[in-house]
Amino acid sequence: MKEKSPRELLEPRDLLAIYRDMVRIREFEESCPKLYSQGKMGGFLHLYSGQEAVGVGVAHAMHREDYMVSAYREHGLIMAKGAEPKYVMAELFGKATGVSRGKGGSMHMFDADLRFMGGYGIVGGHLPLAVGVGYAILYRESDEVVVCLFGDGATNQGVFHEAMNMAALYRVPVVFVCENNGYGIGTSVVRASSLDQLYKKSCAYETPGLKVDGMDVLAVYEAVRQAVHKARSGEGPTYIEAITYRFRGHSISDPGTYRSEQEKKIWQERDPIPNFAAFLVQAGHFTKQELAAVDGEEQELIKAAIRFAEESPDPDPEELWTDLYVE
Ligand SMILES: Cc1ncc(C[n+]2csc(CCOP(=O)(O)OP(=O)(O)O)c2C)c(N)n1
Repeated sequence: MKEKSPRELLEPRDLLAIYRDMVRIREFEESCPKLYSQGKMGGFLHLYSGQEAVGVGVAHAMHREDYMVSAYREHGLIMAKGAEPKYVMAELFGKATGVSRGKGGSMHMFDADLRFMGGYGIVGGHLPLAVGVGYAILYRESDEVVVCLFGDGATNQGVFHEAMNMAALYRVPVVFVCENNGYGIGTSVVRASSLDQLYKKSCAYETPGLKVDGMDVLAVYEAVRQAVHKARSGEGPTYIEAITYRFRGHSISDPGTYRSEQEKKIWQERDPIPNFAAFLVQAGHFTKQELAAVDGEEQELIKAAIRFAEESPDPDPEELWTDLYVE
């Protein structure tokens, strides 16, 4: 019997939740540049606009008790994992109510309850951490899974290969998801990687590698769902390369002039949100008006998140002496 496709597996309410999550992340991220320029946020700011189908597809393919670990482009990922936008915004504002109590900022979000284990700034540095989380799962003999997201740049790092090797050797329940957005800061993949088909990099470790359209949320969902199922059944790691694009520069300080207008236009036409909306309407799941109502609700939610962040207190100066490594 032919396996059901995600379009058949998912109930309309799941499809709407997927749509809502992508809109929420886009609204959140697109509100940030203005707030940043008003001096409300400090440090770096790496936005996720364009990549929503990856994070949301991944999160919907996991169980709540599964772990997620990521690099610094993670505001969208922690929200996809369940964090309320107001706590994420408060973190960007450096407030005591933030997910990391104002100490992490944009790059170091963390929420143990949500099993979102960060938020890391060193390219590739979190891959061994994800394997460690997976190893802890094995050690405790539980059936959770860890999904690790990273950029294309990370696959050129030594730690990528060490992590792949150990995960395969010990059949660690980890799913590696490479968000290939075409660039590491301003350097295109082909200029940095000897192999531009990044999904093939896992073959040295006899780990299945596959490529998926990272602008199609259901394609990501389906690939990750199968990989998570395999990991949970003791079959070890899978490595998925999701082909995607970031609509903005690498960080807030990057105008992204290394990309042509034509290239940007091609990818804008592949924007995962309006394309998913069009699918939902064409398939008869929802009307345009119903989806517009969701857009409006999410815009209000983000406005409330900004108000919450603005009204939240700064951390107590005494907090400087807590959460130190020496503890
Ligand atoms: C080990 C290390 N080297 C260099 C940097 C500087 N750096 C920050 S982001 C970045 C590009 C990474 O690109 P990629 O992994 O593709 O992720 P993306 O930003 O596209 O999400 C670099 C080189 C760093 N943070 N860590």
